[in-house]
Amino acid sequence: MKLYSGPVSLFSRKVEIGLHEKGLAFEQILVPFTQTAGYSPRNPDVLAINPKAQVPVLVDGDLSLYDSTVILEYLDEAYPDPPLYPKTPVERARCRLFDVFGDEVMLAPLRFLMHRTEPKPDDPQRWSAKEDKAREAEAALAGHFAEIDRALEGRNYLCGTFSAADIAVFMAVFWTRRLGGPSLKGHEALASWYGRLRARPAFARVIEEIRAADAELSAPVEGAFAE
Ligand SMILES: N[C@@H](CCC(=O)N[C@@H](CS)C(=O)NCC(=O)O)C(=O)O
Repeated sequence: MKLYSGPVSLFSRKVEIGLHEKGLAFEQILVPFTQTAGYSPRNPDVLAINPKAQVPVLVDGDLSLYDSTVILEYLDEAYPDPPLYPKTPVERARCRLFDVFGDEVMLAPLRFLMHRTEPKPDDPQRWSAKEDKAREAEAALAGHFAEIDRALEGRNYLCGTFSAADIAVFMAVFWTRRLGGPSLKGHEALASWYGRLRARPAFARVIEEIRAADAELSAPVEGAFAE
């Protein structure tokens, strides 16, 4: 199996956690990425497989796939043990909603924090305009943290047992922390869930790789991972 991944790509790293959780061996192909040029020049295999030209892309034998959620669903059907989705249609649907929550609902405000890993522009006004928007986005993210905290009250994982929902929502929370967003303070259930996931070998391994990639590629972010 081959995975075209990005060194600081939230969605690629989400798939990597799923692969490690399942104990699946894969060849990781890191596509070029810099904070100034983004994903340019594009990897030719990614361009040929994904009409959106994005990573992650998974190649498993004759099958080529893109989109992190489609990839995780395929992996769970092709390699069911250990499962990443619950058994019943209702539980599976709830789990998928959490995936959308992480990937789309939280991503919307998270995008406004992404300039923080790029080199600061020469014009300080451009930076402060971006930061004004980032502060609004942080308020939205803090609201989402409160929602996740409520969803986790009395349970260890979002869908009862560990699932793809935890991977997707964890990635959005981790990315928020990485980009200097709100802390988990005051959200006990969320904080202990986050700590529980971070301690899993699959998550710890991927987090370490992201932090190493950031040390090499990204501007230091003020307040990143601050308590
Ligand atoms: N919904 C897609 C999103 C993929 C995505 O946004 N990938 C980013 C890296 S995290 C990318 O390749 N961006 C380059 C671009 O959009 O041009 C998924 O879940 O895989």
